Amino acid sequence: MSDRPMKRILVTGTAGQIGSELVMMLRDMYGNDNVVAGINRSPPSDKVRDSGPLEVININNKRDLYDLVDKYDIDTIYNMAAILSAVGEKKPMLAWDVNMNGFHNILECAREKELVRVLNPSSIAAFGPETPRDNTPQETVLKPRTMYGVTKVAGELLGDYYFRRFGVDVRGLRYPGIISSETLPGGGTTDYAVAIYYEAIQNKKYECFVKEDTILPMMYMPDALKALIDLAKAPLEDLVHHCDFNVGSMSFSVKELADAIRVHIPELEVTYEPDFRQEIADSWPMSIDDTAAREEWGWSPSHDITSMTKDMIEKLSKTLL
Ligand code: AKB
Repeated sequence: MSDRPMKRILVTGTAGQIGSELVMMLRDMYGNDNVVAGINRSPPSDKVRDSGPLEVININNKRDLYDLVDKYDIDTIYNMAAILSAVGEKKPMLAWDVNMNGFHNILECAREKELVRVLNPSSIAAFGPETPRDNTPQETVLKPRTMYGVTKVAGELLGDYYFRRFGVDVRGLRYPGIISSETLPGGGTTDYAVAIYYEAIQNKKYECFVKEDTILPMMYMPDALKALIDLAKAPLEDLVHHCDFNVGSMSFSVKELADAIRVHIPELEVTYEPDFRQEIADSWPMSIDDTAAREEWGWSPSHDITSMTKDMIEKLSKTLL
C-alpha cells in the first residue's frame, strides 16, 4: 500500500496549534490544492482558509469522513484533531469520543479505502507517575492517570494493531509540550510554556498554573513539524516501531524558561498559583530517551531554549506590539 505515489492529504484539526502550521507546510511541499484543511468547531486562520481547500469535518461522523475522502481522492490523513489533557479532565467522555472513536473511524476509513498512510500523534501524556521520569525509555510503564493519556496509549496500541493485522501504515510519535508563535494551544497542561511569552511581551508579568521548579520536555514548532513529516517520509522497512516513537528536544523548569525570556525582557515578573494541572505535570516525564526515533528515521532536533526564545520573542513582538 505504502508504495503508491501520494495524491492528496487531509489534515484534521487545522484550527489547532499544530494543525494550523502543519497544513501550511504540507501545502508548500505538495501544492496548495493537494492538501485539504479539515476544521470542526473552531474557525481556521486566514492563511489556512485562503490558501487551499477547506472542509468542515467531524471525525466522529464516519459517513462524512468517508465522503470527504472520496470527494478529494485522499490517500494520506494527518489526524491532528484531539482533546488535550486539561480539557480532557474536565470533559473525559468527549476526550474518549474524539481521541478514540474519531481515530477509530480514521483507521477504518484507511483500511476500507486502502489509504497509503495515517499519521496520528501521541504524547508524553501516555506516561504516568510510575514511569521513570529521567530520560524516559522508549519501552516502559504506560499507566497514565488522565483520560487524554489513556486515549493516547490506546491509540498507539490500536494503530499498531491496524498495522500488524490489516497492513494499514499508521505512524505516530509522542510529542512533548509544543511551543509556537502562530496559534495558541488549547486545553493542554504545557500551555503555560506558550502563554508566558505572550504575557511577557504584552504585560511583563505572568501567573503560572504550575510551580516554578516544574520540569517538562518541550519542543519548538519547527522541530515538531519536521519530526512528523520526517516520520511520514521514512521508508516503511526502516521502522521497527510505528505509533509510539519517543521524541525529545529540550527540557527546562518554568524558572529556567522565565530566565531565558528575561535575557530579552528583564522586567518579566512571574508568580505561581498551581492548580489541577500541577498533578498532571508531575505525572509526566522530565526528559525523553529518543534513541529509537534517531536510529529508525534520523530524528534530530534543531532548536534549544536559547534559539527558540529569541525566535519566539522576535516573531511575537511583530504580531502583538
Ligand atoms: C498537553 O499538555 O496536553 C499537550 C501534550 C503534552 O500532549 N501539550
